[in-house]
Amino acid sequence: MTQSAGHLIVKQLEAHGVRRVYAVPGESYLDVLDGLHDSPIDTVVCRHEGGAGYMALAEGRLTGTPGIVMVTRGPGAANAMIAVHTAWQDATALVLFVGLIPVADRERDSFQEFSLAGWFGSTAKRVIVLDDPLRAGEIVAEAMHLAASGRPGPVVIGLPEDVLVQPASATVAPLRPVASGIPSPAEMAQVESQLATAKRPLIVVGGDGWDNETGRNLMDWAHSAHIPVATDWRAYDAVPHSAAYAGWLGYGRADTLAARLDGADLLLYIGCGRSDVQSDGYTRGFAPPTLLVLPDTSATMHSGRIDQQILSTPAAFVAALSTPGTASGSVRGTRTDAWMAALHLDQQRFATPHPDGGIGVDLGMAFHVLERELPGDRVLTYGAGNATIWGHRYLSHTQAHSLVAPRNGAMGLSVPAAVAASLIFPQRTVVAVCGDGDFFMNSQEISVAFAEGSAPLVIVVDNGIYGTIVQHQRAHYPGRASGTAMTNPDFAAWMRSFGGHGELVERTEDFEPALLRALSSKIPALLHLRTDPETMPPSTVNASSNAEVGP
Ligand SMILES: Cc1ncc(C[n+]2csc(CCOP(=O)(O)OP(=O)(O)O)c2C)c(N)n1
Ligand SMILES: [Mg+2]
Repeated sequence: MTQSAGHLIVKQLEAHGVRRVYAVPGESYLDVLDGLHDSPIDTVVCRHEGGAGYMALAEGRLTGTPGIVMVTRGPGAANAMIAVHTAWQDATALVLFVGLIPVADRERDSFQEFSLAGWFGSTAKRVIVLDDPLRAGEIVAEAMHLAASGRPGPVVIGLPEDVLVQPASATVAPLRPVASGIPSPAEMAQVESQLATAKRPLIVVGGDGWDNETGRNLMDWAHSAHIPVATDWRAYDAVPHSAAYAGWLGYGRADTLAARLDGADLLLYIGCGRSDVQSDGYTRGFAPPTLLVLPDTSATMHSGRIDQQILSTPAAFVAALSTPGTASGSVRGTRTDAWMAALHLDQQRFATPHPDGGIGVDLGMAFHVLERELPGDRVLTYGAGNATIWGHRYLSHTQAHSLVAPRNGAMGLSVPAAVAASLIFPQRTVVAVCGDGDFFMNSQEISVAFAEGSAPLVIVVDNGIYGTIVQHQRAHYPGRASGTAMTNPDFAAWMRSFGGHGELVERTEDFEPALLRALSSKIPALLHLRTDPETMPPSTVNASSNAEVGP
């Protein structure tokens, strides 16, 4: 039986195991929407294409199946750009479908015409226009493969509206398996012999593609080999924060860990490279021999020396490591656990808050309560801004797929990512941590939680300013705050207007009971935390636990 290209696209997505598409409708891709009408795929109707794109990004990051977002031509595509950029920089699998003008209207500046390749060509793994309806299935299969293969990322597919209604093939195209890259025994022997002679090795993990088994096995192995493990910025859920965990590198990181990076004599990166964020702007961690485990040859976002590169996903690499407790002696060499233990102790001290002495809610104390009260399988989502730093520092991760945060620092991600996470994991507690600026960039997507019956908790840190930028202004233009003030509404009342649970919290001691009420409400909830605009994130200076094992 023949079917239209638009309908076949939906069937193809079903074959790939896609559970949800995140969409803002447009008349340019009606035939795909019509195909979704009878599909088991849930069409999550969003309010802004940026929000839809961020939700799809969360889907890709939390499930491993590329997130799917559908938008219309010019205006819709423009709104979706932020998610494509985030998926590109963060290396997250995403497929963006964009409805396009009819083929006959091209190059005439017709209504909503734009250049798909011109807009997305520099920030997507591939931009494909479906000009031949007979290739609809094949092109979707290719996009799904490409988005998830090697360094994951976004793929953009343009769908001219007249092509969508033309007959396509009767059956879906074959799926393409994604190669994981299995390291050879010789490569592993080389890695292990370098680790065996290092006195102060440090593993840095990041990127997508981690699962519970991989994270746990790596941490057990590293512990038995006496090697500390740090995470990349906003990749804190790659591994559980157990006894070999050393904290994170990047904005807000501990000075102690930065000093340990300077003192390391071997670096092993798994799933991420040495980026500017992680190396304090290309200034740290460049000297030691460097081993790099990435699933493609390009080493995108890694800077500086590479002594050995292994083409592998984190899962395949960790599976190839010697079993914990058995062969790890050959990797441990004569190294004691002093270096690893010192870094872990540094991290524990760093993650212990102290009262900040400011007015309003003390975020260190509040996040200490959150750490205690949230269940271990919680999912945390963040956007950008200072407000996130308290969460990064005081909230731990024990499971994979428990974090969605923009490694490219894109504001507005927290709410849509939380809405998507609570659809994906309805049994888990999902908490968005956002500044007042970040929150209002995509807060409208909370309406999707009501439409879909999910129940995230949103914590809005209201300091009345774009605080991160104020902090930069204080450093570079003291006394001349400019362009950084905001006027806020009653966010709790705003949440209640949807039928959700909303509370204003103005004192630290009121946070815990408010949190418990919000968690037990089982509906979308918001805690509006009034905080002191003078209080910037806590100092990154903390006393080193053992000066003898590092500089
Ligand atoms: C989409 C986007 N626009 C602008 C910025 C620049 N920026 C980075 S942090 C920040 C301020 C964030 O303010 P808020 O969410 O209130 O958090 P705060 O720093 O006050 O805690 C801005 C404007 C950005 N990173 N992303
Ligand atoms: Mg703010």
